[in-house]
Amino acid sequence: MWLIMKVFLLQILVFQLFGGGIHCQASTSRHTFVVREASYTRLCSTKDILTVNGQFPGPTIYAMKGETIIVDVYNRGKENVTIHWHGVNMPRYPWTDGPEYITQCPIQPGLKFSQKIILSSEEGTLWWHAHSDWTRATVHGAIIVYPKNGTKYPFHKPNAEVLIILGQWWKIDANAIRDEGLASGAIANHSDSLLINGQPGDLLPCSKLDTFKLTVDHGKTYLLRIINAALQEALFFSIAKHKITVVGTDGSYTKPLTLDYITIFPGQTFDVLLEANQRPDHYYMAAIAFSLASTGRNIYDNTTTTAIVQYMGYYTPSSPPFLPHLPAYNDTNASVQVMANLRSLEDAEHPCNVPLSTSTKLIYTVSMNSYPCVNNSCSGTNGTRTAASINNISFHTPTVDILEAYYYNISGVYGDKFPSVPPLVFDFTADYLPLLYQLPSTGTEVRVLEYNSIVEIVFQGTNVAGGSIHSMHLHGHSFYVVGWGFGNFDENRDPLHYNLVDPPHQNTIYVPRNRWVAIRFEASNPGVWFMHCHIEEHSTWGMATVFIVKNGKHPKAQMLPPPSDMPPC
Ligand SMILES: *[C@@H]1O[C@H](CO)[C@@H](O)[C@H](O)[C@H]1NC(C)=O
Ligand SMILES: *[C@@H]1O[C@H](CO)[C@@H](O)[C@H](O)[C@H]1NC(C)=O
Ligand SMILES: *[C@@H]1O[C@H](CO)[C@@H](O)[C@H](O)[C@H]1NC(C)=O
Ligand SMILES: *[C@@H]1O[C@H](CO)[C@@H](O)[C@H](O)[C@H]1NC(C)=O
Ligand SMILES: *[C@@H]1O[C@H](CO)[C@@H](O)[C@H](O)[C@H]1NC(C)=O
Ligand SMILES: *[C@@H]1O[C@H](CO)[C@@H](O)[C@H](O)[C@H]1NC(C)=O
Ligand SMILES: *[C@@H]1O[C@H](CO)[C@@H](O)[C@H](O)[C@H]1NC(C)=O
Ligand SMILES: *[C@@H]1O[C@H](CO)[C@@H](O)[C@H](O)[C@H]1NC(C)=O
Ligand SMILES: *[C@@H]1O[C@H](CO)[C@@H](O)[C@H](O)[C@H]1NC(C)=O
Ligand SMILES: *[C@@H]1O[C@H](CO)[C@@H](O)[C@H](O)[C@H]1NC(C)=O
Ligand SMILES: [Cu+2]
Repeated sequence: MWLIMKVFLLQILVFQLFGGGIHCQASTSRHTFVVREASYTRLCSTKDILTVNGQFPGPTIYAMKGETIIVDVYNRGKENVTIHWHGVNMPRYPWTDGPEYITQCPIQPGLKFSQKIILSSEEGTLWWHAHSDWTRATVHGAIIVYPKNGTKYPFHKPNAEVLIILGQWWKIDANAIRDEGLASGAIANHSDSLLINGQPGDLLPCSKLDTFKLTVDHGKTYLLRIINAALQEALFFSIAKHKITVVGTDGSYTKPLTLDYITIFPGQTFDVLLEANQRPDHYYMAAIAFSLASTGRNIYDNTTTTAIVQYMGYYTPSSPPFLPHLPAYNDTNASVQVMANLRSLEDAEHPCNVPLSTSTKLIYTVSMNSYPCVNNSCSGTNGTRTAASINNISFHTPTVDILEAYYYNISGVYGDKFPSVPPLVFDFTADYLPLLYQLPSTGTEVRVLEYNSIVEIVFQGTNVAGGSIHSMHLHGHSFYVVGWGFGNFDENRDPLHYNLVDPPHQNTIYVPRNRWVAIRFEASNPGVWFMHCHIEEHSTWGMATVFIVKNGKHPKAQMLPPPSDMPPC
């Protein structure tokens, strides 16, 4: 038994070296992604899911900082699909960024699209996922970016690395769940289980045999690359009797932050160190959803997904393994712990280039909404249709992508009047708000940014329609999270308390209900870039918008030309 485990560990190490090593020779590598159906059994029932290369979760892309990777994406499935490289800034090249009808039309069944992944400053853990309807429920995988040759991790080299991909499983097709929600106007059915590396874990039916196991050697340190690939759920994650130390997030390093648990929002990644320093035994790692669930407990997935941390050696394991203490599902205070304490690494090799002043100030309210239905015939609250908006505009997805409309001067696809401040100013976080505030307008409006403008966005969470939590994700740029706070943002008082020294550098940020969050970035990447809530249902309801960053004067400050194989509309 012991020998088998040793061999297993060796495999992890060899795999890691191989993964990091194969790209040392070439600066461009090539991968093939075949999107196709495959049959998977979870929770005692079998269904066909869309996968990449038949794998769920999908294949990992290993890269080195600054590399360009080509992925030949073949759609051999039955539905339209697009693939997005989440957290990769794609300098000057929005063409293969992926969001459907934003930067491209979908890859239709039978077609192929060769996509470039252009890495620049990112280092750490990123991921890729489908960016068309709710297909990303099963079409997702990791992108691991190693330090460049001659540089190393800014922490003690771990003995091995482990990928932890958190997800959600529905017994029926996630797109059918989406369609039902859109048809009725109600919140779509929650998933049947949360997942760790594609598995529900011991506590769910028919799952024990396949539960993910991480075998550890006492005294060694493991780098866990954790991705929240769940469609809808923010997650608390913890390992029984072990502390974890966050050292990176969203492809940037952070100051070490040692915690009992993390909260990870949809779209975010965390690199954490786990020291195998407890008594040799079996321990659960577990995740549960964080939910406001103000209208009852059945609107979120309340399952506990588990995997096992198993020490090597001779011992009688505790049975069942220890479960970690996780915050209560509705503990808002716990949900902000990571955000409140995370700081960028900020050393000579990893400087923090947070803009000290700004040229473009934007205030964006992120709100839940509802449209009235004839005779209150919809299934949302009070017979309405549920919606969501930014600055009161519920995003309407066009049928021609905005990037091509911009590049080829096709008119009538989008407007450029996205408001820089909320169209109506009121007490956004009041307990009681007039019902008429729930009605949004509908549109496809973008905000045009001058090249190199220095942008600040304050996301203002509101209590319209009861409010919610959000996970705002920006394509094309990482941003510094310079501040956050309770209630309504005060433009005179709150900026005085910004962290302009070592704010974390992220691409996806939690906006708590009735609070605000301020981010800053330099709009130095010409192109068309989507910004949306990574809680997929909120994005579907319209919590999305687009930035167009104009070309600069210098040729190197301009968008590159499109590839010849852009998918047709
Ligand atoms: C990277 O470093 C290794 C070992 O230090 C060396 O063998 C290899 O040639 C280097 N590769 C490149 C592309 O510089
Ligand atoms: C959603 O849940 C309801 C209630 O459990 C059920 O009747 C309905 O069939 C579910 N919808 C789908 C698409 O599975
Ligand atoms: C979880 O939610 C289901 C409804 O979806 C409910 O029946 C069950 O009691 C809940 N379990 C717990 C532990 O709250
Ligand atoms: C969290 O949920 C529990 C049980 O449903 C409830 O008693 C408690 O008041 C809730 N806490 C908050 C902060 O909403
Ligand atoms: C949450 O934090 C606030 C502010 O720090 C505090 O006033 C409140 O008591 C806390 N609530 C809980 C349930 O811990
Ligand atoms: C709405 O309700 C009224 C009164 O019951 C009924 O006459 C009318 O046909 C309904 N309209 C629709 C579109 O169902
Ligand atoms: C539903 O309607 C009732 C009665 O008009 C109102 O008091 C309540 O605030 C409404 N709820 C929501 C979430 O709009
Ligand atoms: C689009 O319009 C701009 C300004 O009117 C012009 O400079 C550009 O050449 C046009 N592009 C195409 C592809 O027609
Ligand atoms: C949102 O837009 C709708 C439609 O134009 C308008 O009726 C409503 O007053 C606006 N609400 C807010 C809060 O701006
Ligand atoms: C697939 O994409 C094409 C091109 O945009 C579009 O015409 C078609 O309606 C899409 N099919 C579905 C089922 O959405
Ligand atoms: Cu949201």
